[in-house]
Amino acid sequence: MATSTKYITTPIYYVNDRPHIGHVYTTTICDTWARFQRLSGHDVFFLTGTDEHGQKVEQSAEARGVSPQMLADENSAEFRNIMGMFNLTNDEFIRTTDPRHEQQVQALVQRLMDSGDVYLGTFEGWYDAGQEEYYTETKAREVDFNSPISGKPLERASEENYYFKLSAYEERLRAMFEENPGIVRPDARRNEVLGRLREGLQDVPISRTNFAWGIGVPGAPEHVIYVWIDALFNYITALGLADENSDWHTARKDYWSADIQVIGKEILWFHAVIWPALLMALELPLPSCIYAHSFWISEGQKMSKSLGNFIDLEQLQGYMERYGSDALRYFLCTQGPLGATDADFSRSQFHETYTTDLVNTLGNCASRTSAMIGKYCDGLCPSDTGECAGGGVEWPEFTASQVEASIDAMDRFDLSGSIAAAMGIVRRVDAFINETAPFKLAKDPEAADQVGNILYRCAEAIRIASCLLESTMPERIGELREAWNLGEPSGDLRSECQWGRLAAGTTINKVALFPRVELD
Ligand code: ME8
Repeated sequence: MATSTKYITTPIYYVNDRPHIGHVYTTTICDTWARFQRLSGHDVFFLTGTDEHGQKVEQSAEARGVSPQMLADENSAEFRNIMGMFNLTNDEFIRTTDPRHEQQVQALVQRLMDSGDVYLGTFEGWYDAGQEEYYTETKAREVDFNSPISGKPLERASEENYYFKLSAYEERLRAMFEENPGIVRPDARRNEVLGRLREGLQDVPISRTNFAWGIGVPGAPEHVIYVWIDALFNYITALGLADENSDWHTARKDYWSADIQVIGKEILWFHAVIWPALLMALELPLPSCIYAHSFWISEGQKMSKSLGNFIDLEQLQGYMERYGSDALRYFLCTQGPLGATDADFSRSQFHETYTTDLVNTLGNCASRTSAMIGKYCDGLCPSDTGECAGGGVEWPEFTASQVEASIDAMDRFDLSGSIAAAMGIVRRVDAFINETAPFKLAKDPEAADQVGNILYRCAEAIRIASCLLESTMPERIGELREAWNLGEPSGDLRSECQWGRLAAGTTINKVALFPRVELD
């Protein structure tokens, strides 16, 4: 099977905040995709990390009486801990204070200065100090000259700054959206960008002089490179793209460009417009897809610091302790705000999803099937001799089409669609057991072959579904693999999902994958 490289990124997270569900969510969905592609035999690079410069970090550090670097070290470590805590398999954790990143950012800005895409100019405009962002006159008017994020008034500010010639890329960006509509997804997000693009593009300041915590502009160290430019470049500095003589560069350069860059919808503009324009200016290939998901809200309310209703790491750990880490992953991947609308994180829905899908469907099917194989077939996988009354399912064809649907959906980053296709197989097994009633047939010694045929189909269908679900629930599917002696994943998901790979005579031990949990 031909393997290819795949590159997936999360946003890099600000170190001036504590990690919460949003960060765990984005990283988990990327992890699920990354694992799926690895199981399919691809050579995957999965990047996440922390965004550590900027005025907000400088101010938070000052307020706490520590240096910005100390604050960054401390909080970056908290983000890094998430990876182990939530079973996330990132290949690199980039920090923007890493000298290797800093040097490359300077080299990239130098390149943009050399090509004339970055120049020195004066700017006057409406500044949102909390967001470290300038607003256009139209946008400032729209928000009534108050920050839509913090509610504080925008400030009229003027600065001599280095600018990025964004305006020069307006036509090329429009052409990009026309030629490749899938570059920003979901569609609602692309339309949002296109709407704003119609207002026209102005050059953007990419340096600041009112604080010091950042990377100096080459040759003008009193200017600090705007934190957003510094941050966006992480996606290529992590691959050593601007460090041509490094081992890093040699080993990683071929991962560019990214197959998918996952972000939250609030940082769409930077990723859908400024980022591609920067890449165009650097003459680098564009990513295939920028995927902007929506937000988790909590029990029907927007999460905010003032309401104190952020679902924090402690709460998420509570769910993991009660339901298991795979249950949390399953919930995030199937019920999350992957599309254009926000999703509610509610305790009752978590419980309901766990009980319906994992306990009553997947867990129950696997445990019934293995228990019956234990009872009627001495714990050995029966062979399929063909005869099987009832059920009316063409299993090889049915599973093959579900497998294609699941792989196809995952390739499009439709995680819940991919999981639904796999769970469709399990649901069919459930119905098949009820329709064919092997537990009744087993009372008739003449029907032993039939019972074996039914149970082979159940076990084989569950095995196939489990291959597709493994990237979402690696721990429990790993347990199933072990109990049913399925071996390690082969790295060729499609052929592993072919009907009939489960060998007769394989020892099938009983499994209890998802214990029932009482709602407290
Ligand atoms: O924006 N629901 O970092 P950040 C779902 N450093 N996801 C959420 C969420 C919610 N309620 N809240 C946050 C930054 N997120 C910049 C990015 S990238 C070059 C620089 C997730 O720490 C979502 O992925 O504020 C969002 O984009 C990200 O956290 C913002 O993290």
